[in-house]
Amino acid sequence: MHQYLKLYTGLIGLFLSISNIAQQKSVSPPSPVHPIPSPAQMKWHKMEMNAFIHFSINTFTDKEWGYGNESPQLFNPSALNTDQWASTLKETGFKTMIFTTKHHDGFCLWPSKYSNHTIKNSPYKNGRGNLVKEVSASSKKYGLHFGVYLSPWDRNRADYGTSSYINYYRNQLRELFSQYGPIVEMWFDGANGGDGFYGGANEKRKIDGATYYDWPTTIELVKKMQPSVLFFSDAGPDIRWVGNERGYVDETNWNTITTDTLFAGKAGIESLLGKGSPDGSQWVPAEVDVSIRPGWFWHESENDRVKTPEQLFDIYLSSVGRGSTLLLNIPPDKRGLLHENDVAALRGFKKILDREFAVNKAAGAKVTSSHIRGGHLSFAPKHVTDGKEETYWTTDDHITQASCTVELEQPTSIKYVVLQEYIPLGQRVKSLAVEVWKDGAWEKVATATTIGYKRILKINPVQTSKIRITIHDSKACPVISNLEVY
Ligand code: FUL
Repeated sequence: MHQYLKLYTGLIGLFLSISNIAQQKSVSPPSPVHPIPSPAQMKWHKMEMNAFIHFSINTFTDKEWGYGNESPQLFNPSALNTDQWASTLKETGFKTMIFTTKHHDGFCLWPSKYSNHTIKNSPYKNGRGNLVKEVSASSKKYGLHFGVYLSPWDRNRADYGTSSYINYYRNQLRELFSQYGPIVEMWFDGANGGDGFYGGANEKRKIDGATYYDWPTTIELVKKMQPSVLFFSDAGPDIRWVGNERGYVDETNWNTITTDTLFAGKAGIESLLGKGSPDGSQWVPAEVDVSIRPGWFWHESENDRVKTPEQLFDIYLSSVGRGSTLLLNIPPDKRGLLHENDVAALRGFKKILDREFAVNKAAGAKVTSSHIRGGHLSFAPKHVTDGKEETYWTTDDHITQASCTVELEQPTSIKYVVLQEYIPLGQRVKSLAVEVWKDGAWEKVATATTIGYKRILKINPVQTSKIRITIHDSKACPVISNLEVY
């Protein structure tokens, strides 16, 4: 009898909760706060860590910037193995390999038919080598995306500074984008014009960075060939430089910025690039580019100056942990291999990542909140711990201050709080605080400004059973998709 009663009350309970859900009128999701990321940018945000590979004639001349008069004969790696690059990067958590197909010295790492200053005139594979092809093939083999760096500044070309050079540059892009499979990111930098070989002229040439390259036409041409490629430069249009090469983005990091007045190499915009602007008219997220060594290219003298795993982890926290994507440069050595010291540093870094973020203590945890949009289950706070990217907690439109509280199953020591906004609806949060329940009261352990794609807050380790996130200010109702605790 007792059992029947249990079954009966259980069925009634089930019926009531089903009718409760059925009674919930549908509530529409918040409208996006524009600008918002494109689907390709969204994929890029999720990559989090990409790798840069600087490898060229400079590797053999021990220089950072070649003058442009180097003989292709100098390029002669003895044990080159792009599979070693790709497998190491894959193993240590990187998603993309961006390769210097041509640096400022003009030497091409593929046998471009538009130039003789290329790998075909080097001893490598008796002039039959094509490193762009090899890097692209190894990326594919190890499940990495492939990206290219093609320096606009070319210290080798006699016609640099005239309009025919622009044709040359565009022809090279045609080659790269039609022969080497999908390219996710195209990187061009701000170093433009200065002294160089220039076909023997040996002089200083100045260009007007705002107009000389006519970037809109070039970008259109490339996007016709590969519509989803993302362009990186100081000014985007898809990804912006972060304004420094030391491995951090500002703690306040808006993915939005107004690019109208920006161009690659424009002076004095570093701080703007590092922060973005809350009212920016385009979605142009910052990428943190930094080298594992002091230089971008390999130098024997820097073998003992490879960043330590701990330094790399700090860089991770101040890039990925502040809503940016990390682009870490690991330059192969003269053999054509990632050096043992660099490989050890990468492995040590991966070990720290795995250790620090081993178990998300908030996974599936109970969450309550001060507000729920339309009181509807689809927008309930439980979505921040459900591990799904497409669900989120949000409030009614006029609410820009709200809190949610995660209840852990048992008191545990915590050290990191990870937050993510649902950025397909735009970046919103401007200010927040994190508190933990300790000795019968709330104690503030962190404050922050923006969240964006991801914010990792490192706190002094503390024992607690409840964590409360309070959004103090937001451009519109906050939309939070994820909360993790480690
Ligand atoms: C800079 C270049 O001048 C450096 O040599 C390096 O390639 C770095 C990633 O971009 O603008």
